[in-house]
Amino acid sequence: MQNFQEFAPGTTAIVVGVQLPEDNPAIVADDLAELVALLSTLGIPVAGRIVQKRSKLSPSCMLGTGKVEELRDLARSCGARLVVVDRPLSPPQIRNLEEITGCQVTDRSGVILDIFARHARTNEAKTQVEIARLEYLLPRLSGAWTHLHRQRGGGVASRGMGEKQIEVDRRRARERIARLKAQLKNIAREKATQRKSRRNELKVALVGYTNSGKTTVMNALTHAKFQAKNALFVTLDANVRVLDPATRPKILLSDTVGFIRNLPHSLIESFKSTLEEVIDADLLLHVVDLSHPNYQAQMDATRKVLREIGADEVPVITVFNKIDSVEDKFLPRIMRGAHPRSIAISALNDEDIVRLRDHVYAVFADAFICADVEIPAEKVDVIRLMFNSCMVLASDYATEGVARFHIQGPEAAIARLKPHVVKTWHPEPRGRKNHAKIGSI
Ligand SMILES: Nc1nc2c(ncn2[C@@H]2O[C@H](COP(=O)(O)OP(=O)(O)O)[C@@H](O)[C@H]2O)c(=O)[nH]1
Ligand SMILES: [Mg+2]
Repeated sequence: MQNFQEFAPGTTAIVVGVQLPEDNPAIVADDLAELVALLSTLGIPVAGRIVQKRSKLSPSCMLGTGKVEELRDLARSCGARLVVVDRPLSPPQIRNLEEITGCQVTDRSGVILDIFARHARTNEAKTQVEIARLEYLLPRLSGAWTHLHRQRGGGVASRGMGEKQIEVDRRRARERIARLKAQLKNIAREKATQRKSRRNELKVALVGYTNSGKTTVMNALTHAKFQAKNALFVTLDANVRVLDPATRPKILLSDTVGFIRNLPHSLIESFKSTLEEVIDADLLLHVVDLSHPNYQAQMDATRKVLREIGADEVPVITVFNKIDSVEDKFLPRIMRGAHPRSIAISALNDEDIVRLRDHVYAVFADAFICADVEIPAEKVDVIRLMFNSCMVLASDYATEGVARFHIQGPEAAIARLKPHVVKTWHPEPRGRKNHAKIGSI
């Protein structure tokens, strides 16, 4: 399939938006700005933008005839060799547009897939991206073939030959997809085992729009040094670290791939195993870039993907980030009021990070129960498990052969100490207003 890296340095692109009567013009403009940012992540500058208002999409070229000619002239005048349309294109639309403009033509999904391919580091991410690319390519194979055929200066070869070749290509692609999916299943199995070993810990997953500051928050909360960058889709793998300074039980934080509007469905599908971290979490931190003009649409897009991957049942804290860059100084307060359990921070501010850490812990602690336990002193493993999974508020070693503890922790952790639990009770609610309790831990 197309690979923009093949372009010589200095290649420029034209981006094209289509505005239908039902579209909000601000969102169309923002989508186009986002497409420009996506291309800049690939190192491709944009020489021109075209937006066409239409009453409906044309099946042949997407755009009207006059607009396509305008596009061709613009591409010629600024030497652009790539046209990117911000809507899904069908194979005939790509073919027709390429024919008329003389440029390589692709859509938003094509660009996103290219970025993912470039940023995939681990075996899992590489496998996932390859599946997504092949699935994107499959229905477009006829276009790719014609394109290849034309490039070779053909035109006389019989149509039948081309079609046979397409069948072969399609079959090969399907076989490869099946093989990659089997590999992915094995990787997923290993990861499931890893996750099981973390069942004594509380799991928090960072989610949010790409570039909202997830990795910056992750680094600040865990003192890690993952790459945070003003670019799209830098993080593709799930990174897991312990919240630092450590709590009891430990809280594990995971940072993973960000979301975007119109994320290709094949990508969501194939990234499901990476996104298991999200589905499996006890709590999500939904990081929102509040300084972005369309933060609302970005929040909606994130929620939509969460629903698609089946993570909409997991409790969420909304983290309004980048408040240092928000012009309207009342906005963070308004948003906090409008969203229960939310918090407004700048990930670049140390005090805000401490507040966020305390907020996360407090949300968990609200669901903790208290217990008195008595454990025979020789049961070292049980005592270790207790220290790892609960907060020990008092201990008493006065009686020989038995250790007594007053502890607080998640119900599930205390249930694991069952034969040694003398009594349990729910502590007094602390009357915190801003976040509800989490029932599921
Ligand atoms: N001004 C400001 N910039 C931030 C803040 N948090 C993150 N950033 C910047 O936003 C960009 C994207 O951050 P990153 O953590 O990589 O976003 P991710 O794609 O969600 O992981 C980087 O340039 C960060 O330095 C913040 O609170 N304030
Ligand atoms: Mg990141």
